[in-house]
Amino acid sequence: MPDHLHPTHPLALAPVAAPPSTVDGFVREFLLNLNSGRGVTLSNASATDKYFALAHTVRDYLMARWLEDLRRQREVQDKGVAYLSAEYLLGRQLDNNLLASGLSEIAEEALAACGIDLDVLRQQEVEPGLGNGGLGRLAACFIDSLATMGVPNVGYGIRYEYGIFRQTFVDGQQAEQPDAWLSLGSPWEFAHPEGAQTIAFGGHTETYDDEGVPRSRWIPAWNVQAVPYNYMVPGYQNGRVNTLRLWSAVATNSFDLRVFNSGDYEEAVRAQTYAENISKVLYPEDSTPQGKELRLQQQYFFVAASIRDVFDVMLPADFELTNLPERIIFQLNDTHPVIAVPEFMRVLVDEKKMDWDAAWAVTQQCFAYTCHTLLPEALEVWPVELLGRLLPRHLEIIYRINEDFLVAVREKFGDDEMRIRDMSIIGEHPVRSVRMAYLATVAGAKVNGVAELHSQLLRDKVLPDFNEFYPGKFINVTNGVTPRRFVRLSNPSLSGLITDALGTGWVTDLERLRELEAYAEDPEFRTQFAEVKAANKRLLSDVLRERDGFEVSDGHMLDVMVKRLHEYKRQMLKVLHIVTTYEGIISGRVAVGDVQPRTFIFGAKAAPGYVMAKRIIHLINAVGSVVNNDPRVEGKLKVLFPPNYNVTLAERVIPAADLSEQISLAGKEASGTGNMKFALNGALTIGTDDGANVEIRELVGDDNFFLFGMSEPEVESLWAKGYKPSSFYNADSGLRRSLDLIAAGAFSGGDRSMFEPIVSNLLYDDRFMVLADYSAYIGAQAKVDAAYADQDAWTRSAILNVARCGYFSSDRSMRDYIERIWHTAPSF
Ligand code: 26W
Repeated sequence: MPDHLHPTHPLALAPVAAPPSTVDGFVREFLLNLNSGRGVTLSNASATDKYFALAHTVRDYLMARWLEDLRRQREVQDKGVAYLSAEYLLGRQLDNNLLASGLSEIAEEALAACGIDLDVLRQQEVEPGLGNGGLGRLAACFIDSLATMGVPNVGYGIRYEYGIFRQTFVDGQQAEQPDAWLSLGSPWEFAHPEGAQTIAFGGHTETYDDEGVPRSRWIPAWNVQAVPYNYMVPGYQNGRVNTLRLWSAVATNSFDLRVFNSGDYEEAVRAQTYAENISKVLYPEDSTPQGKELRLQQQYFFVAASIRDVFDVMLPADFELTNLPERIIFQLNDTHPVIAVPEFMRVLVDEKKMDWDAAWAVTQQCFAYTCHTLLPEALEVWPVELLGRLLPRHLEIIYRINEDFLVAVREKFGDDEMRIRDMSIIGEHPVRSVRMAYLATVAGAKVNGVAELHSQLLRDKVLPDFNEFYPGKFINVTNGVTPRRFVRLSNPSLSGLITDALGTGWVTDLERLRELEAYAEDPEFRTQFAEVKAANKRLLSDVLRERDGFEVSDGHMLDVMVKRLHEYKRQMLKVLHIVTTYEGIISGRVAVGDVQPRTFIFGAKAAPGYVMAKRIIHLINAVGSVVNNDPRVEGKLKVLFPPNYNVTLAERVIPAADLSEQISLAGKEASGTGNMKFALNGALTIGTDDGANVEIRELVGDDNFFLFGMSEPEVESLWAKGYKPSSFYNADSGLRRSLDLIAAGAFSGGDRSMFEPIVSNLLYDDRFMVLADYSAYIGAQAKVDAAYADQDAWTRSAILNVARCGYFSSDRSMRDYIERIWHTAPSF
């Protein structure tokens, strides 16, 4: 060991080698982390100590790869992807990092040697719930795939101190508790306060003469510090580790001693609390923006820090700015990070003094936008009053972008004022606002939807003018899910069966599942497959008994609907099916013997301010408590609604499911990703032709999918004709009896008022046409019962679902983004 390590010395440059991947090596590293990391010995270590020591040990094995990757990425200067997302629904990290580093077995053995049950430590991990639902989980799947494919990528986001709320039920009603996921700290994060960025807000702008060149500058009023926290994103057993960089807000001067000494203690720390608020909590809405100023502060905070980070860390100081499109592409995960566009322009024009047009040309090649919704109310708009007050220079830049854009629109479409007004980034009604989806579309090199149908509707219905103005800009990239977490990790028994048949390659090449088609014809394989499903049901039963005191009955079909609670997803259709089946039995109309025993499992959080959604949750629990305690349907029907549905529960429920409910009104669900996870785990889908259901049905075949309901064009034409939900009520006795049962208070102790708002909404409004699709749905459910009676045929169909859904790997989605949008290549 030289007495002085020169910075270029190999030991200074290259990271210290990882510990030996042996049981002994692991035990040594673990005990070291227990002693030196937690300051305890094995004998007096708590479960939390052991979990943290384990996590630190896994980190130690991944660290060498991570540091090596960071060094090589800086060295080779390949084009990288900066994924900007306000949400990352990561799920628990321990098992995924053990799997990625190939240490699962060694860790299990090493801990057993220390008398520790790995499963006990697993339970210690608090899931980082830094997302609401589909969009956040998709971001997590995508960064996993990019690391596994060796694509240089940094995921940028916000390190919320409080993630998505914890849901409990009080008398069947949703109650929210704060998600203090950091109360014990997180062993997977690395704080880098030295890398803090100063993020400015408020103030005003001024123009000045810069040696004859008129320039503008921003004079902000206040600022905060953005402190980066790095999280490892390990590739699957490929020695690669990418980075997730989440920003946390702290006050620039956290404590004002002068004010403190004057005795105004509140005032002394006001700046700190105010600043910290920015990354305090995730907004729990996943469809209707509240337009709160703090939300815009959050959005600007993380994108400004991320752009600064790219310039300071990723690019050499003297980097030629016009080459930026060869070095970086920013993918905008919905409209939430779009304020990045004027921020990028501000940095290029105001700070780096680039010419406006040259800067705009670069900007239009460095950004791309993914839209994740079809609901008009979910498209964010920011009043110019608020945006101008918080980010005065950015509003000026947006106005300039819009001016130039409308000039081009006028050139192409002539003086069509109507169209000009409709395409303007600035909307006038109800208040003068910036339409963020329009800004993203004008600035983005590409705009993509997340399923074929969704992308078609974006082109034809949501942004038709822009599609006409920008030929070729609108493309599709169908969503995907990572097979590492949602098959290999969450369904080890199915993975074992597949690997026995096909070898291990499928985990990173999911289309290989296609080779399972032949096995669907093999009775022995079908038996093993059915046993895997039965075993997963038993596992789920143990989890739900332990977690919520629920009993999952053997021999029941598990009919599962897990997703955010939203009227367009139509949990109410599922409720009507349960009530119809229940009413049929208690009325004697249906012989109880003919009913296929079913357990209906729900999982769903409602945005706290979404009243109707919370009412529907109450109704589901009310129906459940009546059905589950009615001896007339004992052993036949059961409704289970475990609270606090999250990634960890999904990993238990999905492998156990027989039937996957994907029943949104056609044209409303952008894609769905749960639908893909269920199909890949051998559940059959009952669904409408909506989102990615269409592509799942096309791949698995109509015989292996229970399609029902109106198509999107049929929905449009019924709507255009004037939809009268009550006419369906009058025409369908089964529907009438079910709705009447709810209205009569059968599930509310005779209190007719409790669920009256739900019933009257369906009868007189029913925006998502639950009543119109009811009879088709009930018909399809009868087909499901008939099909399930032939277990062997059902299993064959389930195997074909698995075999034909390799396309829905997020690795394939990433390949599409690379080929169609990013044009990056897996480097070194
Ligand atoms: C500002 C409020 C807000 C917050 C989140 C509006 C909209 C969102 C997300 C876009 C909602 C979301 O999660 N969308 C879901 O994205 C998934 C991933 O692409 C799709 O599979 C789902 O169909 C879509 O609902």
